[in-house]
Amino acid sequence: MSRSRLRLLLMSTPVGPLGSGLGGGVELRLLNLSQELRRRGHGVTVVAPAGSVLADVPVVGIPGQPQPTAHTRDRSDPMVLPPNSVLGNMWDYGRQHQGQFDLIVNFAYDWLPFYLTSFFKTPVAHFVTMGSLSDALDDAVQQVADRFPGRLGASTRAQVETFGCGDAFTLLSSAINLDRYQFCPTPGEALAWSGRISPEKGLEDALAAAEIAQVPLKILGKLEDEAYWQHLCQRFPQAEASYLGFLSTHDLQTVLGQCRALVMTHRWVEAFGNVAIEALACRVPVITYDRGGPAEIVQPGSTGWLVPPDDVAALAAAIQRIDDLDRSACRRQAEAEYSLPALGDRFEAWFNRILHRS
Ligand code: HBI
Repeated sequence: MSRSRLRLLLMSTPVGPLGSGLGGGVELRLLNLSQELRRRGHGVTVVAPAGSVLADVPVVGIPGQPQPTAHTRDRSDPMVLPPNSVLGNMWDYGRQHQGQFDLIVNFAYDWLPFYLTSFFKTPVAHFVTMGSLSDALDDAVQQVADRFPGRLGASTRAQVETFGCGDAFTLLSSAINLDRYQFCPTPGEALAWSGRISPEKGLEDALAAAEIAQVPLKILGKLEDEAYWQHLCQRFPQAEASYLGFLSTHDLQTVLGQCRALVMTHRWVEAFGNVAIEALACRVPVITYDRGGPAEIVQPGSTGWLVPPDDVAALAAAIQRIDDLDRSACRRQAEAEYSLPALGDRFEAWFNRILHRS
């Protein structure tokens, strides 16, 4: 089938420049997707806050005030826009240049881009990066579902079921560049925990379970909430835990590969959980709460264990059973389901369905 070359405009998250870590999983997703789409011959331009860096992908840096992060707001909060909003400036750029593109794809989890869908001539698609967090955003998502069928994409079934219009979404899962993840033949004793250090990620449960299981814990990720971190340090003064910071993919996979397992303790419906497939790619099994995206990734008894949500004792018991898991099955699953070619196929099919409708 001859692949039509698309001119794609990808609109990034407004919470911070790409490369700062503030954008969480979206940073890696935008990089991987952009590189795979360009490898296939499509034109890709990314619009993001000024100061963004995305490897060899062309990025248009837009000035302005970053958007407050959605997951610290209450669901009934009204939408806010700071003065000189980078989100508003990004979408004004999109409006001015839309004629140069066949499709605009939004990666911001914010009300404005969903609301603007009907104001654009060039079709706008939305990749939704989190589960439902805000009534106002849910309304805007519902409006796109009603007026523009097929324009909503997301990662997992668990994620879209948090919205009232779950069937309106195209499920696109996720992927990573498997070539960047190596296998470490002699893992050490430690467990790994990786994510934005913020209450919804539940780091305290990993610290508590590691203490019960008497195993060291390596903590990786952006220290987003300093007060929360200080609280954890006071609550677990004896923890055999080390914080290694927000690492590059290369350094992350080096540390991950040396760990016996990755522990995921998210309090919320994690839309996907990229770090789970990064671990599998390094042949590291995943122990996770049976909640959200990670619960759709792990194959219990083979590539990891599913634990009743928020049950620290069960988490500790699963840690004792890591040796029953199959490290080579982890890499096989990553190659079968989470490679960049598989991701490119899913997104290309979604884009073509949208353009055939328009
Ligand atoms: N908050 N307001 C807002 N907008 C986003 O795009 C956004 C966010 N918080 C987190 C976030 N994006 C990223 O971490 C996603 O990967 C979830």
